[in-house]
Amino acid sequence: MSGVGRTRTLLGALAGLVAAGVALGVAELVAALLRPEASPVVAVGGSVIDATPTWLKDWAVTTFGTNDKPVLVGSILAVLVLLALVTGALAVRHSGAGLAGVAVLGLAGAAAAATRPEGRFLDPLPSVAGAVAGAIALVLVLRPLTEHTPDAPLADESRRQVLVGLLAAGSVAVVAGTFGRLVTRRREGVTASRAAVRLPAPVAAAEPLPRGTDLPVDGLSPFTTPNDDFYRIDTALVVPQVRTDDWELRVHGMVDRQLRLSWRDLLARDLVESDITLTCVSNEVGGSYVGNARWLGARLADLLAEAGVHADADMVLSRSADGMTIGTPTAVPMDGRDALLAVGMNGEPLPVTHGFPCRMVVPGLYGYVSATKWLVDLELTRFDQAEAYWTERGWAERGPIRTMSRIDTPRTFDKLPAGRVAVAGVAWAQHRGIEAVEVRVDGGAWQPARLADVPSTDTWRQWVWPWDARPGAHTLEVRATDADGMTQPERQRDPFPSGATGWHAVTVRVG
Ligand SMILES: Nc1nc2c(c(=O)[nH]1)N[C@H]1C(S)=C(S)[C@@H](COP(=O)(O)O)O[C@H]1N2
Ligand SMILES: [Mo]
Repeated sequence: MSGVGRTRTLLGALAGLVAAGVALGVAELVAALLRPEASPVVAVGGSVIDATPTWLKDWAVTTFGTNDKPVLVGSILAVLVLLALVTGALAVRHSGAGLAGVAVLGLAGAAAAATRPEGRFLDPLPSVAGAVAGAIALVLVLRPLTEHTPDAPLADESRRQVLVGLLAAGSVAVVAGTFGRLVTRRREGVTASRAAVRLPAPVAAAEPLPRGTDLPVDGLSPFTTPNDDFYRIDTALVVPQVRTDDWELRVHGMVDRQLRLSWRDLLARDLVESDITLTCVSNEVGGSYVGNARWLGARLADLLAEAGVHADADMVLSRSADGMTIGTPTAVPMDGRDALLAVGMNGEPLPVTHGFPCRMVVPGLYGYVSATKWLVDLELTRFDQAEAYWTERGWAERGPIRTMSRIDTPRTFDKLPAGRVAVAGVAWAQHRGIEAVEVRVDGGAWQPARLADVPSTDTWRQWVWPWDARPGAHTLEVRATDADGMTQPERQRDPFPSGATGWHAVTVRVG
């Protein structure tokens, strides 16, 4: 390739990049005016999440933790940058090829937006508008080059024009994108909606926590997890923004009476308060996707009874504002446990990331079969007639939480002085209750740990075991036994498809 050819290719690639910027900026602006979920990046991201095989999703969650979403968006943008560079480089030679490239990208965004589960009719609009703006930018910026034959020498004048065009288009991209972000932020009236919520007092207030729920050990998880530290797991790239004024819960399907509840209706119900530990089925042995909170909410069982659930409706299929579906065995919330339509978490309205304004909480079931956030719909149906989001992806149809224990302190790689060491952690077997926790050192005899108090069987339970640590490298292991007499099995199993099993172990150096 001649020097002239190389310069042209380079300018073309740059023009492609800037045109992609214009396309994205305009698309974000239109999406901001329409609704943030219609953004092509969000729509493509959502489609990628839904299509990702479970093993890859697991790997991403394990590798990136809760950064998995920024990593996904970054990857999508990186792919777009690459395609934009190629498209631009092609466009200098064949403007037709360049425009075709832009059209394909625009169509991909539009198709993703059109096929999202909770998509609206106009959702492809931001992608289409972006593609049109990007195509115009590409043609205008490259016109000084495409007016001449490809091998004609590059006049300084044309080069200058292209650079000016690049700058102008770049500014358009930045202004449109920034403006779009600002509009989105202003539209997110959910912050104001949440700030305006006054939670009513419960008719059945939970007792203050027994004094012995929190053991005085450094490094041990507090019995109540502060909202800001509570793990967050969901598929939502844009946190659903549901204002209480717009919120409505529909109960329908195999019921005698369909019901519709407004926010006011929900708060007017008898609210109860209950300490319940949530756990994610994707939690590895020793992992952190577990947390305990004091929830305030209406009893799900009462609402279902009012609707008159048909005897053969064995599944409550709940839906969120963003189209997540979760299937819960009807018998579980109906058996008397504190299954809640929760509106409060640790004394405040639900945080937006944890499902504001209303979510389900069912003690004893993993989150993916029970803990629907941004809840808007309850359909009574049957397991042989409906399938929920994660079940379609191979996860177990029903998800009772497995008996599990974790060592919080000491941690692997800790160096400890010889002598008395408090080995401590948490154990959980929600709604069955923890009966015993045992610890052993270097594969020796199991030693009983001391258990902290708990308000009910629905929470995790702290434990502590005093260890006379001798110099050297040591491995500590823990196992729990629940109130059914079931001891946590040694066999290591992956979280997929029904929750991890195995004993948590840490290795430390003493002396
Ligand atoms: N709408 C919606 N609700 C959801 C999910 C989701 O992806 N979308 N994830 C579920 C899963 S897998 C878990 S473990 C819990 C986590 O709740 P948290 O983020 O409040 O800890 O929410 C559940 N509810
Ligand atoms: Mo989960």
